[in-house]
Amino acid sequence: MRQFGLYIDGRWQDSVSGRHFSAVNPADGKAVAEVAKGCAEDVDKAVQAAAGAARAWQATPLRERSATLYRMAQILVRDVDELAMLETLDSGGTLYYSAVTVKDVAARRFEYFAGLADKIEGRQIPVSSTYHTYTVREPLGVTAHIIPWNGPLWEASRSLPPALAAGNAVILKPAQEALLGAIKLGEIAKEAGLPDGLVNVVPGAGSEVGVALVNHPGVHGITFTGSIPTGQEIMRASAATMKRLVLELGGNAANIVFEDADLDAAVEGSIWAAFSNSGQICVSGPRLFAHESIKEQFQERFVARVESLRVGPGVDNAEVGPLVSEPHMKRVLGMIETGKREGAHLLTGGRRADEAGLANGFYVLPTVFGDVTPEMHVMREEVFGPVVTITGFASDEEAIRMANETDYGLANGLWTSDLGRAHRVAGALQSGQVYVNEWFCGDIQCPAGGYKMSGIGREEGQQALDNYLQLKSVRMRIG
Ligand code: TAP
Repeated sequence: MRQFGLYIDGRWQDSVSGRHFSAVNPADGKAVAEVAKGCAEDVDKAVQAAAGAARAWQATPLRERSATLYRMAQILVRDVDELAMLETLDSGGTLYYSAVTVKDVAARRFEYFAGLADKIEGRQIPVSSTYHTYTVREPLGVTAHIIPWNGPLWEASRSLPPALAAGNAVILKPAQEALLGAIKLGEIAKEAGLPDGLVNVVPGAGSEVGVALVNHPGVHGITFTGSIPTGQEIMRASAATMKRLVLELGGNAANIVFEDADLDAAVEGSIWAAFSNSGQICVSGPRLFAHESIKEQFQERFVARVESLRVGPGVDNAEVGPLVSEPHMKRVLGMIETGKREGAHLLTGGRRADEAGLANGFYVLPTVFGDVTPEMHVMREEVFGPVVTITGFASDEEAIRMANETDYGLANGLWTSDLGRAHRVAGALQSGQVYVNEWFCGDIQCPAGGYKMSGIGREEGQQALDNYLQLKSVRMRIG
């Protein structure tokens, strides 16, 4: 049982409220850590500390800014075992996946933006011989980063590196459901040599800490990852102080298997797309569409592979771990029941796992529904669990139409051996990311974000720096 405080101004401290909450291991329902529960007064302290640190950081030579962020990447790699265990303990993901998150995702992102920190340049704009006009890209000041529970370090490391590289101070508000993987980022920043107060971590309820960050006049930008309703609430509330917003919201990706696809790769890739992190990934592929000429064959092989998946605790590196919490498990089971009621044909799974050793954990068996039609809730809504629907299609046009028949637009994917079709369909799909003959592929260089209700703005890639910069043009008379 570990204890964690809030990390504000370069040190661990208790919340002004004196309250705490438990981080629970979803594999057995037992508490693994006690965490201080932040409140609005703590947010105020964090904003004061961040404002001072931002000034010091902006005065730091860029070469040094870059080197310090690079040291954060090195510390993450050095501490991979501890951080991967923390990431797994309260989120339930496999240790293997958590180690990849630490080394290949989080450390890589700090390394990438460390490399960009000394390349933030303006332009000289010719107007006439009597004017010297140029642009300067300046940081916003203090940015808040409100993240969900599905992979705390994965989520935190998405927006902190570009915000810091751009010269801002940050306040991270992780989700109470799962946060341990990200809780040490402030301490790591201090060890790397970042000024005290530059990276603050304030756990606590969204209704208190999250709301206080969104309303605080000293916070200049909000990067939010989470559900659409919360994103809408944040958008409304932040209008009062006119904050810069980046919203990364839900998804419900279509995964289209054409008749000319390599079926072995499509089956394996679709398993990876649907059941990684038990389907609790915004860019998972839960809506499977298979061409009617191969649907039966594909479905049979897919279901057989699903039934071979090992369900168990993340620390044992099982292939499908528990869902993050009991309420979320109940929500997913409720959506499965709705699917059954609406006439979707249950092909496998469809219940809580009650096998020996799993009964106290929040496990749902990998579930596949066949004969699903687009109006059914289990297909229309984001389940965010290990649940896949399979639907046949007769033509490319029909597959594209059904794939786009959703308010979400975060990611989609397709499997084909026809290059022309791959480009045509990728062009027609309405989403921020399209995977072809692979899933989750790409690296930090590739922008990610949503079309339609899936969000506003793009994270990752070089342009992510612009989320945390404002442009000034200086117009000078010289003659
Ligand atoms: P939410 O309920 O929206 O919570 C996300 C975060 O917002 C949590 O830290 C939460 O705090 C906080 N929060 C809640 N109400 C708030 C408010 N009024 N003001 C400010 N902050 C508030 O989402 P969730 O259910 O945890 O996460 C699942 C959703 O995230 C899914 O829809 C999933 O698709 C989406 N997601 C999207 C992406 C990308 S990249 N697009 C990535 C991962 C997940 P507490 O929960 O601690 O109270």
